[in-house]
Amino acid sequence: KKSAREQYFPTTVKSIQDNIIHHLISFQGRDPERSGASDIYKALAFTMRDIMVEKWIKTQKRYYAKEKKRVYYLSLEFLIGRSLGNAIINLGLWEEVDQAIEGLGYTLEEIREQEEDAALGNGGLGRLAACFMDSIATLKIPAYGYGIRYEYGLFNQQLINGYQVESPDNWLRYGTPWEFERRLPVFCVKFYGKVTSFQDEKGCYRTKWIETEDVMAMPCDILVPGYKNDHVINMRLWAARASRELDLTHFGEGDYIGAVQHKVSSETISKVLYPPDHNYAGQELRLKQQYFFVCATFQDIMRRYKKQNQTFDTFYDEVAVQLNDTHPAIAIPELMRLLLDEEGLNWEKAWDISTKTFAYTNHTLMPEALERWSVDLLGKVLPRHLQIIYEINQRFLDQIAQEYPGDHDKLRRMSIIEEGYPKMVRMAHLAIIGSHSVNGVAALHTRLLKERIFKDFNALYPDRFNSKTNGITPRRWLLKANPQLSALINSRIGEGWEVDLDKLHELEPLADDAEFREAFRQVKLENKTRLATYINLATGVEVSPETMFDVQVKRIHEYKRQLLNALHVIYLYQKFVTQPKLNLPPRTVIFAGKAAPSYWRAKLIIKLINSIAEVVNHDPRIGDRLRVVFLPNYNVSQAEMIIPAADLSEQISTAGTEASGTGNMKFALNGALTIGTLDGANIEIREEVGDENIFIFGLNAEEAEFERIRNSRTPEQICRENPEVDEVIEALADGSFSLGDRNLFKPLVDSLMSPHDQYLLIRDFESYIDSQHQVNEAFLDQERWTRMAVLNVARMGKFSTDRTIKQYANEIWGIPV
Ligand code: 26R
Repeated sequence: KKSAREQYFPTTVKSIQDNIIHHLISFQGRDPERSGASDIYKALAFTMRDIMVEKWIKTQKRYYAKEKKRVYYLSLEFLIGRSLGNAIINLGLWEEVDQAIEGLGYTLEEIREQEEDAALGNGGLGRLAACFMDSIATLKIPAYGYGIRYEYGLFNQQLINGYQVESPDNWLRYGTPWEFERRLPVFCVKFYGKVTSFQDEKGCYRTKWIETEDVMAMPCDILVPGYKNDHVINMRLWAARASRELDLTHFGEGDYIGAVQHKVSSETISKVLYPPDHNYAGQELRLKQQYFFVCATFQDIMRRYKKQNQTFDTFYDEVAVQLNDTHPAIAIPELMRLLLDEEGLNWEKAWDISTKTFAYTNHTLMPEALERWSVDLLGKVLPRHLQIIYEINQRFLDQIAQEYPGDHDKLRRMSIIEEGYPKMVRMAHLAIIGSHSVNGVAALHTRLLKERIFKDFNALYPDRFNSKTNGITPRRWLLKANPQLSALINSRIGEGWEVDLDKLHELEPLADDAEFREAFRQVKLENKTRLATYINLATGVEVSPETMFDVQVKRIHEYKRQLLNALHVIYLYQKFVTQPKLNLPPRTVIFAGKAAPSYWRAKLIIKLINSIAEVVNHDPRIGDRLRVVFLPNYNVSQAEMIIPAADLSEQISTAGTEASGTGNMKFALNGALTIGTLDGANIEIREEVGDENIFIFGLNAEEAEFERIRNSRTPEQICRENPEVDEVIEALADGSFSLGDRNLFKPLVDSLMSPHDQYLLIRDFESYIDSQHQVNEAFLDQERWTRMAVLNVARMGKFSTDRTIKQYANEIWGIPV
């Protein structure tokens, strides 16, 4: 007979099967004998969630009993991907579940394939937040993630005639088994209206925000299990609901259609994730999303705080709020509003509490990605917050004027308000002034923040700026994504590296072990074979796993320079045609990534890559020596398959533009070698793996900055001096890849040839070609290549988010780990 306990801890093969069947019948209303893979997926997911929720309840109790300080990680994006495989691994139930599913007549792989990605993020920033949650749970840090439960995640990408076409990602169509929709606590969020003042009972003037339009925030919790540690935390994602839904009187009054309209417009707030990244557009709905989730989150924080406290004196000893970029920075005036207007604190006290509570992470140096709201819009949507921002700014500028008398230009530069037509609120300035910590996401990035875009602030608050180099979770990005390599590692150095990635150092001597290298190559080959099958399925292109898999997967953006990679493909193509005898290793060049729907230049780059593929893949002179593929609809689960199959990782942004990069870490950890610039975390990867185990090319950040002004070699000059470069550009321009149409790619040719090309493509092209020659040479010597690849894996310990999170906890959150 089954004990009650076993119901909730199904940890044997038999009890897992029983639970799956129980879910199928009782909750899904299915006949186990007639249910298919998607039913089993759901039932298995619910079975895992049952285990997690019990651990989660215990975790919460432990927090209340022991820990005082909680961390709130506020992010508009959590790019989670699939949860099933991750849950099974972190719960330590892989073998049991695998057998249970086999016993039901399925493979675990096919069941896992049933899951839709939760694509609640755009790219790097959103994926980082998801990796952080995994490490926070694994390190048992008392923390919560807060964000928005978008009904539509990042759009789906199709390729039609080589062009990107977007369609909605209706990921909740069949519901998700991973969330708990909660009816409580539901909070009211106000918008618009006006501000009035009144005298309270003590005669003090107080402010009230009235005649607002209200929307309700309903919490949906997604559980995040730590790695084999019984610790489970949650992400609380808010869904917008109409306020009047709870108040049926409006329906009773007869305005049925009006009431339904109100419901629809309220619920629009959490409908869709904004897809532009690195390209800010001041949309009202986006501002409402930001305030919606910030306001609900702070009501939740206050509720929890007030359970155990009467005053706010110790607020910052119990609450640490990390702002993931400026997207949630409206939290700063919101906390001020709560402390001033709702709790009746004075300005100085409220400001002291606020600044000690907030910390801000910057994720980009690109000026076009910095958020600025027009004063008019902010004042319309959040009138009280605009008042508070002006007061913060006034006090701040008074202080600057005192410290730098007469320096009006400094006041203008540092002001939260950018004077112009229209006037703008600079959210980064607000975030810096309102936080006790401002961090960059890699050493170079932080240095550039301090030296360039936030120079004045660094001079004023030198202790506020700090660096936290990004990382990746080794559970998802090695253990789960690359089970074969994980098993090989385990067979030689044992387990333990999953939670202490520096242990991989023990692999170093195996770089000189021929048998190990052979096994390592075998794993890579298997991963490449699997990817080749997928490529054929997705694109119809046949690729050989024996060729070098040269991979660039990330959002499509000019600064990331997919175009530079494409130029190199044209270069290789011409080499193969004109010098067929050259001993070059055959290559498969793989691209994937989404372009923002309104970013036409990035979309044209996608079209170009597909056009090059069309020509190259069908040229009989090339044979099997070169293939080009663009995989549609890049997402987290695709990344988990692509990355373990890569030989070469392309990390080729113009130096000084990529804040950190995290894909670079995922590839190196899976034994791909990097060709890259001295940008972002590439610099730190080189430091770790050694100069001889990475291919570095191009201008560094200082040289690039200088070259934009000095322009010592213009693209035109380079083409004149270097016929190989000239021929590549000529082929682009003369219609070789566009059925003779010289206009199609003209915008790309023009930007490449412009003496003002910000991204310095042609300037770095020769050096890139040289570096690719080195890559070829190394790849021809497979023993040498494998040795380098093994050393890359062995030396990636630093790039675990466990290390990153420990630093946040110790150095920013005041939680010793
Ligand atoms: C305001 C809006 C349009 C917007 C701007 C920028 C929305 C989203 C972004 C995304 C940016 C901030 C982003 O993803 N940055 C990336 O963060 C990663 C994690 O720190 C870095 O690795 C990566 O280099 C950086 O581009």
